[in-house]
Amino acid sequence: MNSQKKILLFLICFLFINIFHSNAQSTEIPKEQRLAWFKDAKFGIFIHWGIYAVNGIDESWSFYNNYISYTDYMKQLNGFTAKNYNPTEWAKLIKESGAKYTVITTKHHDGVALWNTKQNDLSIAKKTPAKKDLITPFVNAVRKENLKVGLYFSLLDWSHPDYPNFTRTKTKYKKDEKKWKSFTKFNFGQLKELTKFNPDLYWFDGDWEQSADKWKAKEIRQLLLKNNPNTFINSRLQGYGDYATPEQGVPITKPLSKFWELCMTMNNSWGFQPNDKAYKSVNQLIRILVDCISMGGNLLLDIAPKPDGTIPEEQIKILKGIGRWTNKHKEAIYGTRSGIPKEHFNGYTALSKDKTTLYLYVDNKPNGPLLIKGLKNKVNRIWVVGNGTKLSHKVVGKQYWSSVPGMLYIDVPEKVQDKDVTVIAILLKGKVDLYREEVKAIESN
Ligand code: FHN
Repeated sequence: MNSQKKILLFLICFLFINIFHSNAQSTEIPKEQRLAWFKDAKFGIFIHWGIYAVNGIDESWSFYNNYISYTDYMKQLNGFTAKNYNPTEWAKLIKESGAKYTVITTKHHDGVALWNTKQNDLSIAKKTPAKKDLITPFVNAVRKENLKVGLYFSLLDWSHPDYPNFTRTKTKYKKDEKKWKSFTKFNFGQLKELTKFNPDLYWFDGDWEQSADKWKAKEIRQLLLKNNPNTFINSRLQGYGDYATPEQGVPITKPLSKFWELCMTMNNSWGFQPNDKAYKSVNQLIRILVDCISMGGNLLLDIAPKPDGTIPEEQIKILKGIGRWTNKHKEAIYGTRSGIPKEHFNGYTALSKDKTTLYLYVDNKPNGPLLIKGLKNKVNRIWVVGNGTKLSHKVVGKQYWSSVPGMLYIDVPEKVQDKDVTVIAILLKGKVDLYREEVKAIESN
């Protein structure tokens, strides 16, 4: 074959491969469809469970940061019993909290798998007194409660001999293509095992240590979506994820991503740390949830089970306390969309999906009637969510000759107020319509 024919054949093959790949991307089910339940869910429970609970120390980081030697960190394997593990009880408690989904660590950066992986021997099933797969019974129990399930997976694995990084001061190797190829095969092997659980979402972590190419992030995404075209991935896959994952800090401004989830600890620790008593109160956590709801996002609140599988009492109380509020205010939580600009109401707001109901979240004791400015809609009726009391309102200061809406005042009697956050629903005539123009000098009366 002469060189011209060879070039022509190469070009035809190159074009075919590219057309195939671009088609592969464009054949994904649209994100809006895949993440529809996630957008409505608003509240999930994160679970950090691992051998780090035995000594009550930082998950993986305690050896990475040289607080403890790796050898001593791994001795915690001997103390992990899961002897009181009751995934059904966990799932029922998660449901009682009002969460609609839950994400559990299947493997943290320490490389200890919570499922019975066949890729290596570093797992709870093979190396601890628990001697069992923890993930299968959890997934089954969660599905039985009609909750969605997500699997957390650390891409990096500081224990694996073929993974280069080890601690903040030591690496296993600088550059070794053979080792990296072996680790990549291991990672894909574990990911293929996780697809068997058919999770509703994958929560990657640790992507910061390598590039998308090194992780083969594109191929990971293709593998997971091929297995379940309706699944989706958090942001931590080096640009190949579906939704943003701000962590610990409540966003100050509304995140740019249409789909986002704040992950946060109840105290300051992801894993069980009995010394960490810095728990946020139920009231503070409800207000954080409301903050996320008002900006159109989710809260993924972490719990940290003990080595025997029991959940700390403080955390059970918090979940139940949040559940009181979520159960009372369902209509103002699930399926809502972000609220109106703060200039119109000095507090958190959200809208119903059809934009005809405006929810006000009042996290304090009003000194007088609530005020909403710049609402062009007429009001159909106003009621207290979870209580049903209808509230009176009046519009003040509307001038017949001016297009500027009057000021809407709503009285909220003390007896209808919730001990944490009171929610007021305003049914509007039509979709919310706000006055956003500059109010000008008077030109006529
Ligand atoms: O390093 C981890 C950390 O241990 C914890 O798992 C959090 C949870 O989002 N993720 C990483 C830090 O961003």
